[in-house]
Amino acid sequence: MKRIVVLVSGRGSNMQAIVQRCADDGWPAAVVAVLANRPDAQGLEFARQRGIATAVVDHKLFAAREEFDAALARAIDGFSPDLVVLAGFMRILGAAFVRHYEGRLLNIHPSLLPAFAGLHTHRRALAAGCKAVGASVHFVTPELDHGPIVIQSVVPVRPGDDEERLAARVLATEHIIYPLAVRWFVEDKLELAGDLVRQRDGASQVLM
Ligand code: NHR
Ligand code: GAR
Repeated sequence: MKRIVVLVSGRGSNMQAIVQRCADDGWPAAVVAVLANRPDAQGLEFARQRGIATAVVDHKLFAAREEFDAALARAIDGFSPDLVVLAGFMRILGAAFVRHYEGRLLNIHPSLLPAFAGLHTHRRALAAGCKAVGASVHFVTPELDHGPIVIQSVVPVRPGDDEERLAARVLATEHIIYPLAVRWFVEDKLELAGDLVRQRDGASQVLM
């Protein structure tokens, strides 16, 4: 049984999708804890209702980023995870933290990386006149949103789209590709070779 720890900052809908697929589809894994950097993260309530352990490491209580990172890592390691999943987690993590979880730390970013790393991706994609956008699941490396890509979804931009409508269309695909990526990880179907990720069965790594 692989042990998964999920980090959230807010709503936690990606976390919920992973918890649900894991339970419903009988993965050789369990989400053993949901951690947040904000005490008011709504995702925590869902976890509590499901009987999943929760913890808060409030970044506002730390003077330096490295101190927050260290406290977060201590909290995570208390659950002995095989995989750590960032699901709408909104704090940039330092190199020491990232290296500690190298090869077992995943993130979902709401853009077709390497385009639009960082924040406000949908707004920037609309401003750039993009006709297609999407989401990317990637292994986390010290450089923000630049790690090896596991799977991407491609979503059309439609006339009249605003940030909210586009975000909702992309989010619906996140709820498909993130559980799939986590499933591949816990079933040992992912092979990391330098900057590239191969799915061992040759399954499609793009959702169109
Ligand atoms: N850390 C590293 N080292 N590498 C990545 O790829 C990371 C990461 C931490 C978080 C998620 C993320 C995203 O997918 C993520 C990927 C927050 C910010 C940010 O600027 C940027 C990217 C991501 C998450 N955060 C502000 C900060 O100062 C705070 C913003 C806020 O609190 O609302 O940390 O895009
Ligand atoms: C998702 O769209 C996720 O891709 C994005 O925030 C949303 C979180 O939703 N992540 C980032 O923007 C990271 N910078 P959720 O809390 O309902 O999963």
